Amino acid sequence: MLIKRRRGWELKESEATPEAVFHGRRRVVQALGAGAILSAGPGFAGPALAQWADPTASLYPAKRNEKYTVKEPLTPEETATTYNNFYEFGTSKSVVKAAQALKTRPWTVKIDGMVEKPIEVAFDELMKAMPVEERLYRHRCVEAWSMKVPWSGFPLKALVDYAKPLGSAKYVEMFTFNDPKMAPGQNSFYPWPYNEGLTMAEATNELTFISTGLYGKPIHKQNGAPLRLTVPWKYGFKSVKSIVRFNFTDKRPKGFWEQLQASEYGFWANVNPEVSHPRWSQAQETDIGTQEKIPTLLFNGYGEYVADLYKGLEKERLWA
Ligand SMILES: Nc1nc2c(c(=O)[nH]1)N[C@H]1C(S)=C(S)[C@@H](COP(=O)(O)O)O[C@H]1N2
Ligand SMILES: [Mo]
Repeated sequence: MLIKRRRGWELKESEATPEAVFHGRRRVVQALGAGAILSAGPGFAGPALAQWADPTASLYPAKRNEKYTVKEPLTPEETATTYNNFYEFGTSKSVVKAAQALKTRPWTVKIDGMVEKPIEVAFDELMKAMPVEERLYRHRCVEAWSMKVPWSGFPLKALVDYAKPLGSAKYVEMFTFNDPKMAPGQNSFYPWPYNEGLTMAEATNELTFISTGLYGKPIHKQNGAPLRLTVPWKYGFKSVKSIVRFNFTDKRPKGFWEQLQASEYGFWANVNPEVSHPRWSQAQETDIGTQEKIPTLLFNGYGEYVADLYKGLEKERLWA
């Protein structure tokens, strides 16, 4: 029998995250959570024990902030969560399976460097202090592919306020975990752990987001669970995944890719269709959902929010 199946990208935005489905799912997750606690008592050895309930599950789906939206249909979840860059788990785009080895609890976040008081906080505790919302953003990889997805999380500014940096802090540097046993990719010669940095002005820009959720649920491991940076006007490599440390500093951080290949990847890495990568054009990008080639936009279309950040910095290598 031939079934006319609508393709994912033909979904309207409103259908892509149907509230009813999410609320239904949330109840299921909560029920499982309660069951897991009850069934953890002595003598119980049923299959329910295998079910792990994410402690933050009830935060999702978060209320969507309609200010941050995209006109085009969203990338299907299936695509955005199976085509990834996560070198800790391999250099191909197919890291979903390998990335399931990522252990996301306990997960401690360290905040240190130029702050009033360095702290270490459990991720689940941090989440109680952060305002969670959903935003639709475009994401543009330096490799000339892109997607449009519903992230959930909080503005990085909320974490900066929580961290109380000193006036002398000029940058915030973020680091991924370092665990070569868990993440086989970290046995390579690359400069692990993966790190990236932003100026304080960039870090506190309203667009700069820490994503803890994706498609109305806790973020998938392969997309950088339990928390990853999302800076939509920069090439994707700036958006460091699975963060364990925020370090406030007065020295400009050298990111993972800049350490590896400074001639191709720099600190600013703002999206610009007119400035080619040394090995390819950045004028167009392939939408990984539709496979269409679409024109790339200056600042990935976010110039109204961020162009002012770069006034007076024209002599810097702002674009790669
Ligand atoms: N720790 C870590 N963070 C990372 C990467 C990585 O390999 N390791 N890849 C970066 C690159 S190049 C991109 S395009 C995005 C991809 O995010 P996605 O898989 O959620 O689309 O993550 C970025 N963050
Ligand atoms: Mo990327």
